[in-house]
Amino acid sequence: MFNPFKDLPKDSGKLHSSPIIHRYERNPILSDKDVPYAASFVFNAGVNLFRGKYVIAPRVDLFDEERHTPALAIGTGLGWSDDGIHWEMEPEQIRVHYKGKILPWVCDARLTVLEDELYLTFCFENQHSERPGIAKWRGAGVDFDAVCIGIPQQRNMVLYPEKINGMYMRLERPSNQWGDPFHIWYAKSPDMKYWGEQELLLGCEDVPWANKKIGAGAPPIKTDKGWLLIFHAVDDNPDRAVTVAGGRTWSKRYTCGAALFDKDDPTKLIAITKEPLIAAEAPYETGFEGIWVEDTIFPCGAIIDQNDPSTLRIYYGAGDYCTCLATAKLEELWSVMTPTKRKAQYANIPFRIEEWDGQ
Ligand code: BMA
Repeated sequence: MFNPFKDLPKDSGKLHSSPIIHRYERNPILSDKDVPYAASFVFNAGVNLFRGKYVIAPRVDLFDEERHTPALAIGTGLGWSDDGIHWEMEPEQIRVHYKGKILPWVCDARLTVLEDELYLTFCFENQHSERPGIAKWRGAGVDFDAVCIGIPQQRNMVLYPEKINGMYMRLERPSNQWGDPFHIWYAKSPDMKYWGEQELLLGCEDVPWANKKIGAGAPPIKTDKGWLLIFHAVDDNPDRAVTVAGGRTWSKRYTCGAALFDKDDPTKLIAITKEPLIAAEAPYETGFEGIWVEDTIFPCGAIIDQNDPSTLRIYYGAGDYCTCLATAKLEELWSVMTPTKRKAQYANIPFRIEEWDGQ
């Protein structure tokens, strides 16, 4: 009988990017020197198209010279563009208002355009752990109002761009009190404030090369084949451990994959990439001395190219220090996705696997 823990790979060997992926030749498209405020790293950027302009919301980390942790500041920038490559950044970083206060350390944002409004989904790190949230743009400047805030131990919150069967839908990624692995969950809401009907959307066990965690990357895109989700997948092997900045030990790899869900029932997995779409290979992805991660691809935006609807753009954080772009032809993407269904239909498998009826 299928055991989600036993079946995870111990090591996925060398990982390569799919040949269908084309990195933009002048990557990175945004980094510390492109923003009008002090920044050490500008990465993990939500990107979308809103009222005819590209909009970007990158994570902005500021550290001292020696990169001591915690950071001096973490926040999220906001910028606009006509081509999705060259950005005009707002002079200040985003302010998310919540109960009369500004949320601290808002990061890893995604942008969703829904009912002709711009929404930011994000994580904010604080003394009470990491909490996710959804906020709505005020329509000018850098101010957003929180619509709902989730409980701790969650990040990678992503909002669907339309109501589905009358309900708003979001993805989230809670941590797991038993330890790894962590999975992607969905929730539904009639009003975007009260959320329920949570269930598993995609398990780590559904991603053949992942053994540690997965998380939603970009807001899902509705295509003629179904709902396309670009996600991140993490595999870990302590044997690969290296010492990085701050004396930290690093043995993970963050990669990007794609999953497809039924057009009418976006909770139903129908196809997945069995191998990574993007694995860290370029020097700006594998890392450099003085940074605390290696081999990190963290997608937060995916859009169909406005000038060429046959092309998908994937925006991703590279090496936790800059923002990059890669493209793929949609037809080629479908060709590297394998029809499949989820291994565990719901998250209800007992510890004693022999007690499970397999459903
Ligand atoms: C995740 C998040 C991301 C980061 C990634 C790799 O847990 O913190 O912001 O890019 O780790 O360090």
